[in-house]
Amino acid sequence: MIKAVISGTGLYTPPATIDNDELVEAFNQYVELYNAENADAIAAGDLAPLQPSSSAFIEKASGIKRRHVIDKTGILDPKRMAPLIPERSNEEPSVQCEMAVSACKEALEQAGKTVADVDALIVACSNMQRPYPAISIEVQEALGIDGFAYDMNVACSSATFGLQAAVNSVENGSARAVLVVSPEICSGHLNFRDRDSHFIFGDACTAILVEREENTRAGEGFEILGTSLKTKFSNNIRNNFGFLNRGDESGIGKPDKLFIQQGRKVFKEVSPLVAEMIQAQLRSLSLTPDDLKRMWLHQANLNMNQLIARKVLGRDASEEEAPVILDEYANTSSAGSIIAFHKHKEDLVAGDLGVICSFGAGYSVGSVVLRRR
Ligand code: CO8
Repeated sequence: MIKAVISGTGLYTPPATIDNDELVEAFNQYVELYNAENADAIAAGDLAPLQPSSSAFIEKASGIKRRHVIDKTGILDPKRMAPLIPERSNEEPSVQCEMAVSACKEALEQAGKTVADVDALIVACSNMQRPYPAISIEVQEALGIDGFAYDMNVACSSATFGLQAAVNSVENGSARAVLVVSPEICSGHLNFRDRDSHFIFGDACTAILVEREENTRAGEGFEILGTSLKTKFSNNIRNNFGFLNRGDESGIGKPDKLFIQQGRKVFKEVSPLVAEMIQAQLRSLSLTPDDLKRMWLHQANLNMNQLIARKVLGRDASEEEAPVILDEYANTSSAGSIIAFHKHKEDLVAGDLGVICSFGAGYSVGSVVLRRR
């Protein structure tokens, strides 16, 4: 039987960063402008004044300190409050393609492989910058992979669902190796005018190379012991942007055409679901939580991760057991747990066990148990 292993990972981090103070300053300038422009309606009681944001709230409620973004100037312009990413011609690479190529090259290099060793590529992320041709096929062409590629979207769980698809392709023999790449430009679909969520997301791209065990260097990479996926419909994280928007008179101007969520409900409903799923998966593999050396959890909220780790382990997890990258990256949707894995895996020794676990919109949860080779 063919066995799939993870032999390399890559990460593209946009150079521009925005810290909480910068973000809050821009937001509060927007609030002042809005309240001044609507002073009469506010005075008449027809409109509620907007409230300012605060860095202290952001760090306490989420653990986020800063985020990397594709463009900083547009986001911090109080009259714009959206990234400035000019359209490119059809002959130029798309932004997502550029990010993906960079992350894929690092994953290949880590595994000691070239594109000639790869048969397939999956772009798995929350937002595609166009519907077609598939971003994945553009990345395939840019890298020079002779094979097949497709896009998939399961929001925050795109990368773990993509991992299962890659494992399936390798283990059923349809590809020798598959790249799973997650170019997340979350700033493109974040409402920077919304106080409740303006601080939540950042941009980044991850890549994972999944290969046949027999083609990899002995003692390197991670054996995949099992994948476990779960979805359950919820409107608590939603984005109504889509190709049918032009069929409605209101077009794309309403806030529901960007990311919206009931953050508290998400926190309460998703945390137990995730902890129970990890525990059930460990039981099915005849493992216990004490066997886990590391949990590379989805990076949306520090308090949520601490709660999930506590529910799984029955005690608080150390930084080493559940590493945090959201302080530096914010929520990068499906890339988050993979960034944690990419940055915090080299110190594990042969036989060490860990779990990558993503959770988010859908709801969707994806859990992948790994053993260091
Ligand atoms: N500054 C100051 N005060 C604020 C701010 C702010 N910016 N925002 C809210 N407040 C106030 C509120 O008004 C409220 O005041 P009051 O108590 O007087 O009513 C108080 O602070 C508390 O507000 P909340 O209850 O909203 O605060 P929480 O403690 O719940 O924290 C969080 C908010 C951080 C959003 C938290 O609920 C959370 O992280 N929840 C989990 C969310 C989560 O994991 N979501 C996953 C979504 S990501 C995903 O699935 C990917 C989707 C696809 C990506 C799309 C790319 C854009």
